Amino acid sequence: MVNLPAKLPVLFDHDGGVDDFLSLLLLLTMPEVELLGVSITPGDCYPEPALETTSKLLHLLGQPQVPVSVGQYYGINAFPSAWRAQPRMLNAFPSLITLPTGTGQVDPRPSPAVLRAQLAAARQPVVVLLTGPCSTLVQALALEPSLASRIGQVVWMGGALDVPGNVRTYNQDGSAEWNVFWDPLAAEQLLTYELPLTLIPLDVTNQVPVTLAFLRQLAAQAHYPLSHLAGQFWATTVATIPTYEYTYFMWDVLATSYLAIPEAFELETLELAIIPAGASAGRTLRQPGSGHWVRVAKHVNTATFYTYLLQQLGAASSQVVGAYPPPVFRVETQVEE
Ligand code: AGV
Ligand code: CA
Repeated sequence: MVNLPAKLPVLFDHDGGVDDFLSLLLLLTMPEVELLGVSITPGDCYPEPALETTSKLLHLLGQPQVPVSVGQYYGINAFPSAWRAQPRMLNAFPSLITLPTGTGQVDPRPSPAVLRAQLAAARQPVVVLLTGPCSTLVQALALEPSLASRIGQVVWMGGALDVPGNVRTYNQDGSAEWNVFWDPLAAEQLLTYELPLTLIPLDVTNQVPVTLAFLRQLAAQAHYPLSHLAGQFWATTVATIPTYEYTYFMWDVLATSYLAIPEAFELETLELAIIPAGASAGRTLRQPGSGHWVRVAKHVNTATFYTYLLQQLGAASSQVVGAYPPPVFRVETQVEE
């Protein structure tokens, strides 16, 4: 008898952006991961359509039993409405519009209570993957601080250390990343728990834009259903890129891939702090001597990352998708190098 390696138990909290859903797709292709639950923070989304997309993707990838919950807390700095509305578009795709909305596995309790129960029930240390604000995790730990010991690692797409932030609004000086800015107090609180925290900040996500070259490569393998679906999701992000600034990156997808290809990342262990209020609210900065120790990804091997994506959404995905309709027509295309 060969002992199969234990799967990595993962609790996934996302906030309904297009790349949060691409992260869910990617996570569901990982054979090394056991997805214990999904929670939705109503940050970069409106919760109802985001819940619908989440349920539909779980259904599509054959894991409708995964429990889903929604947060009822709203951070002090709301995301722009146009961004928050994006799941409505995804739910209207021909591939998703007729799928059951899958209310069966939805836990009606607020997500911090659900997360608390899931951590309490965990038989081995779990990975908490956060691709939105960190409020749900912080609130779950506030309910029962000793549950921090159940967490093997927190991987959080958040922060901007040696690069500008991505918040462009009246009350912020441009130093913050959005996931931190939505609820800077929660972010500051998260650091005080001294968890094994790995940040995937803008410093490293800036290295992985959504490029048309990548989308062409994905399209060349669109006979794999997940490549087809993911290509459509990414296409919706191209319109959010104004000509003056390239704004869509593989933020959350990069953070998710860290679970499978950590060797592609270069990390530094740094003492950090978060500014809780004022013009720099949500800024992450070094604070030697009095900060909190955090592992920060500063560099990624982009070729390894993009290749991994193409593999997971391509050949490796063949086993995981059942019901997804194949493309109606296929044309052999030549992809230019
Ligand atoms: O700051 C990056 C975070 C990621 O979790 N989100 C998007 C990703 O899901 C906020 C965000 C920044 N710029 C955006 C964002 C944009 N142009 N459109 C939508 N969301
Ligand atoms: Ca997100």
